[in-house]
Amino acid sequence: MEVTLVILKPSAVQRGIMGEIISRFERKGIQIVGMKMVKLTDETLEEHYSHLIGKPFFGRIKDSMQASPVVVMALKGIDVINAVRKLSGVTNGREAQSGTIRGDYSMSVQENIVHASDSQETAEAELGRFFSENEIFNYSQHLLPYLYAGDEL
Ligand code: IDP
Ligand code: MG
Repeated sequence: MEVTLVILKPSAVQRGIMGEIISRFERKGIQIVGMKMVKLTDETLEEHYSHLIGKPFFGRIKDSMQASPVVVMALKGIDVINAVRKLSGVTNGREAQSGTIRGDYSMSVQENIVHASDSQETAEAELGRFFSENEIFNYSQHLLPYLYAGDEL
């Protein structure tokens, strides 16, 4: 199974919808294997959003991500990286499909509620950036036979 990183951004924390967003992952059948609240530093954000350094809006993204603590989550499931990107919706909340997190909760490109890793390599690097090994838990999901068929596991 894969593990992916999700960040509940200040737009989720400040609007008081953390629980609603977490519920969406839970009801999908995705297992939460790590979760904590952290304040993001300049250094972490420069690493995390290194592909955006140099863009005119980079300073604004940094301020936005530091407007409050965020919640970092490690989520586990079959093909979970892709599944969570699909649940999140496209970057621009105004363009994101209804039914997705960004489509249902965001009207903005920047204030778009969640971050989700976009590939196996980034998931691995991002989990390592925000979690130490003992903060990601290996525990059995008792409903597993009702979440997946035997040949999917
Ligand atoms: P993603 O979050 O959908 O993977 P990325 O292109 O990796 O999108 O951008 C990371 C984050 O940077 C976005 O989620 C959004 O918050 C912010 N961002 C991206 N492009 C813009 C922009 O053009 N204006 C303002 N913020 C942006
Ligand atoms: Mg991205």
